[in-house]
Amino acid sequence: MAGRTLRIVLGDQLSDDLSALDGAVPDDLVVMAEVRSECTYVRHHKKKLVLVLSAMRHFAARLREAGLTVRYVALDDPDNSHCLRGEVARAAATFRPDRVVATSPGEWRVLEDMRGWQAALGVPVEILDDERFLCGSRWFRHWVATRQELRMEFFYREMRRHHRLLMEHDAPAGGRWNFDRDNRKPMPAGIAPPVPPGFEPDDDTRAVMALVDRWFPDHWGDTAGFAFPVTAEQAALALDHFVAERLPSFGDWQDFMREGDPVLFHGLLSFSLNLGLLDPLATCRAVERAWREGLVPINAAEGFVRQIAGWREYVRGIYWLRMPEYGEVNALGADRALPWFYWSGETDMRCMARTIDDTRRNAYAHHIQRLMVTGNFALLAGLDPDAVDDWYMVVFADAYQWVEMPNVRGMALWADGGLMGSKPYAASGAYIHRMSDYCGRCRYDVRRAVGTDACPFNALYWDFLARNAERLRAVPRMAMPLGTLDRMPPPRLAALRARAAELLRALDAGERI
Ligand code: FAD
Ligand code: DLZ
Ligand code: SF4
Repeated sequence: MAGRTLRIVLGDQLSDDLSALDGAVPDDLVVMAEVRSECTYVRHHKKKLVLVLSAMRHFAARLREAGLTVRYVALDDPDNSHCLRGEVARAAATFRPDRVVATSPGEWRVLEDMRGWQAALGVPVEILDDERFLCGSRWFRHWVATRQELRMEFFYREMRRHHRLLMEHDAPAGGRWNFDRDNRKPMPAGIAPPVPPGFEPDDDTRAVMALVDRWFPDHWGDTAGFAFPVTAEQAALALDHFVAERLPSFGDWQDFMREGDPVLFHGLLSFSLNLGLLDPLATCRAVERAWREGLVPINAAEGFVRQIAGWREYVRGIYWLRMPEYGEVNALGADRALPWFYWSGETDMRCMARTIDDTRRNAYAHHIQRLMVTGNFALLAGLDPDAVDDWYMVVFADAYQWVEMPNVRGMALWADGGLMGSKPYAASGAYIHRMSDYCGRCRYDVRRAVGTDACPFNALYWDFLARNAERLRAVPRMAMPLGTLDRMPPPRLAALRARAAELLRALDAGERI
């Protein structure tokens, strides 16, 4: 007999098939709590707060409709203790459970806390695996133990084989595992990507918007314009729309950036996936189905499945493999303070200003904006990984540490020394020029590297290589750029480094660049 069971559902565990809800009956008590500690451990973007709290309220209503008993503690409940442990304790004090059941959380700090609940409550606490992923943490550890070198591409192939995703017998569909070389083209002007559906806030969401404005006025961004899916049904509509309208061109222009259009052909699905409103495997299967029905080309279907079955699972594996040390990695010894313009957007660098503005408005920017604009600048300028980590956790509505941290410290900053990426994603202005329309309207000249009008990314790129050359010589894929650096005439390198030094001095002095 299971006895009286208290079941905990956290704000990003909004899935019908959550392990903590497995076998739930009406006599159990499901606890969900809006708590200040989770709303403020970083100063989340206001739209993220609305998203999480509104989706939680809608999920609680869904559970009640399914016949379960839910104790839902709202943020403005006068008795709210404002921390997860306190709310579990308050619920346990009245319900007197025989056991507490929870699903393992997505962040190390919450798991650490949860591990102390049993002793604090004096009731057995079962922490079950989070099964809403394609790859369990134990499987990932086993896979790591059998590899000489960790590479996402090989992990991804295992996921494809194991889940029989885009497979024809034992071979990858279309004859190749990876269609990247058909993707990532510059996008011609004049193409009009279909606009993704927005979801008009209902009364519950409007109440949450007012609550967030009242309680968290000093958090970044605005609640106005909130239009994310907050239920599984809305998330399913968003997925259907993406598959029908934008997926066919997803691969082709996956890496392109265009002013005023941060979504382009991207999925805009991470918010729903990370909350549990969409299931990652079902999402991949929907994409595969569209390919099998001849509705989308293989480069689009494969490119998209790789993001979810490959990258998303891989970063989670790395996070749980390496926490808590991963939260302190800083392989390049970067220590510069985050420039204020990451918050204000007040910079003459058009690519940075537009990406930061998109982010502030929408709590969203697409992958290449995150990696090759704000991330690349942070890498080149040697910004402190702790500060950059914090910024990325604050600004995006899809940010949870398990996915944010490896992307930031590993992929963007190379602070893990190459665990996530086989080389730093360092790039000069030429990359941004090729893959965006930002440079044409910028006050800087992307073709120049020295002089006050020269694109800052250019001098900072060469300075980054020179500064870190000894560390990077051990990285095979850096041989080419380091060879170019070595062959550079010393006066040219000196001029580039002088320009970089001036830019870094200006950053440190808080001057506008
Ligand atoms: P699409 O481009 O349509 O991709 C489809 C899906 O693939 C995404 O919804 C996402 O679930 C998954 N995906 C793609 N790339 C990655 C990746 N590198 N890691 C994990 N999942 C991936 N993603 C987050 O969910 N939360 C974050 O906090 C986050 N922070 C990031 C920080 C940096 C510096 C970088 C470089 C990437 C970050 N990403 C993060 C990954 C990726 O940029 C976003 O998942 C993606 O932009 C979400 O938009 P989309 O749904 O339109 O994605
Ligand atoms: C992100 C978030 C926020 C803003 N608020 C809550 C909350 O009030 N209650 C809750 O249970 N969960 C919230 N969350 C999600 C948690 O932060 C998330 O479950 C952990 O970070 C683990 O991923
Ligand atoms: Fe960015 Fe340089 Fe292009 Fe300006 S010129 S938009 S700073 S890459």
